[in-house]
Amino acid sequence: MSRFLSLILRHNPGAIGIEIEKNGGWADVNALMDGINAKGKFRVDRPLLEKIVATDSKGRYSFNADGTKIRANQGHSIDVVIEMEHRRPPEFLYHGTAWRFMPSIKAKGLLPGSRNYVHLSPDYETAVKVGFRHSKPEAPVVLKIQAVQMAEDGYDFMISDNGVWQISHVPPQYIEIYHEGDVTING
Ligand code: HQG
Repeated sequence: MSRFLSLILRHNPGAIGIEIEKNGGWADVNALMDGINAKGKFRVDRPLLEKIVATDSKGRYSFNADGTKIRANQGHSIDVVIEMEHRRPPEFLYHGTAWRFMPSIKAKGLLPGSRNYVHLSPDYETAVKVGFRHSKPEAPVVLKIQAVQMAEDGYDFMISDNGVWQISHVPPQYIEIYHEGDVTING
């Protein structure tokens, strides 16, 4: 159900015939529930939706202040503008990916692909988990990003409400392969 919600709120609201506001990425809660229930794959009511928003492991979703609207906090491929805090990053951020992408990443840097931004992780462990999604059964590669250097060079870092760092592009010169056991001082 949470995955289906992610599909609708980030990528394809048309799958249940609803619209998402470009400004803020909000969907009307009643329209969303009606759309999901009409589709028949899942049954959802307000308490279930509230439980998903409250307990999602990555804090992917939020209600607006009066609870009439819902959105994904980040990760969209559809054209939405989510207000995010522009913040100075820690010295290093991390990105987990598959080794097979490395020739292209070395040439072009990290690109958003189908999403609106490149996602960066605050720590190595999170990056490993993200990377595994693309690499399994092989181990992922974790990239260490010179985030403060990028910020000093004028790159704009944002952090979503659920703590995922976002940036439009990471050029190759700020990327190095992180080797487990490397000592880094983060912060
Ligand atoms: C790769 C999950 C070739 C990039 C996670 C990644 C995350 C390139 C893939 C969130 C490239 C895109 C996002 C280049 C980047 N050439 N490949 N130049 N630049 N790539 O899924 O960061 O569970 O769109 O390394 O926790 O893996 O959905 O991005 O492997 O936060 O909430 O292109 O998704 O969160 O893949 O994951 P994705 P991602 P949720």
